[in-house]
Amino acid sequence: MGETLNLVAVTRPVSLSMNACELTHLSREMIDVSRARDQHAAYEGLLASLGCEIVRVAAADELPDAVFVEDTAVVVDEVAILTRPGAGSRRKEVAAVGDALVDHRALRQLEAPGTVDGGDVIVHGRDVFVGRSARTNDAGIAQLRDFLEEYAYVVRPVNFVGALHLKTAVTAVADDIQLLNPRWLPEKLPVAAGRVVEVHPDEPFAANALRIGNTVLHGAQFPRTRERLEAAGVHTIPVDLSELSKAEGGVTCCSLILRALQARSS
Ligand code: CIR
Repeated sequence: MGETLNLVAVTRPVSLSMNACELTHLSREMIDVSRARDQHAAYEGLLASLGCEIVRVAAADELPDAVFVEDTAVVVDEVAILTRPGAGSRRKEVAAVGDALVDHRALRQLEAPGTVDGGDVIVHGRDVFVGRSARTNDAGIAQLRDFLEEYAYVVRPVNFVGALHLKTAVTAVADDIQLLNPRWLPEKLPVAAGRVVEVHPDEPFAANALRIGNTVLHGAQFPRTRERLEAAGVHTIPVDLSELSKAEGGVTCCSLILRALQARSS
C-alpha cells in the first residue's frame, strides 16, 4: 500500500432494532441483522487494513440507525461539530459519538432549531459543501458556518434533488475527480477541478464512495459505475453492504474518518 495514513475511523455496531430504521425513498424490506453485522465487520476490517485505527462507539440496540455514525458529526482537523440530526428518532445517537470523539477533537454542538445530517456535508480542502435537504436546514447550515469560519473554512450551501443526502448524489473520489449522479445534482460542485465521473444510469445510488488515501471503497452492487471509476484511474475496492443499503445506508454512512491528531483543548 505504501501510504501512512494515520487515520481514525469511528464506527458503531449494527443495532438489533435496525428493522425499525428511518426510510425515505425505499420501501421497507426485511434486514437480516446478523448478515448486516457480518458485512459491517468486514467493512471495519477493510478500514483497518487500509491503516485506520477503529474507534468503536458503544452499541445502542434501541436506536435503529445508530450504525450510520456519519450523520452525527462533522469533523475537520481542528474541531468536531456534533450535529442535531434531521430525524427526531436519531437525535439520541449523538451523545455517545461525542464521548468517542472527545479524545480526538475539541467539540461543538448544533442547537435547535438547526438540523444537519453529516451525510449532507462534504469537506474538500477548506471548502465545506452542505446540501440543503429534508434533514439539513438553513439554521443548521448557519451554525456550521459560525463554527467553521473561525478555522478559515468556507461553508457553501448546495441544492440537490431526489436523494436522501448530498453524499448520495456526489462524493469526491480523488483531489480532482467527483463521482456524481447528474439527475440528483443539477449544479456540479466546484470540487475536484472539473473532472467528473457519472454513475451508470442503471445504478443511481452509486455516487456514494468512501475515499481512504488513494483507495476508494465502493458498493459491490455497482459494478458498472466501478468500471467507469477504474477507467478514470481510481483504485476501488468493492464492499458488500447489501443489508445496510436496505436502510438507505452506503459506504460513507458507517464511519467518521478523521486524521489522528492530538486532542485539543475545547
Ligand atoms: C436514515 O434515514 O437516517 C437512515 N436510515 C440512513 C442514513 C444513511 N446515512 C447517510 O447516508 N449518511
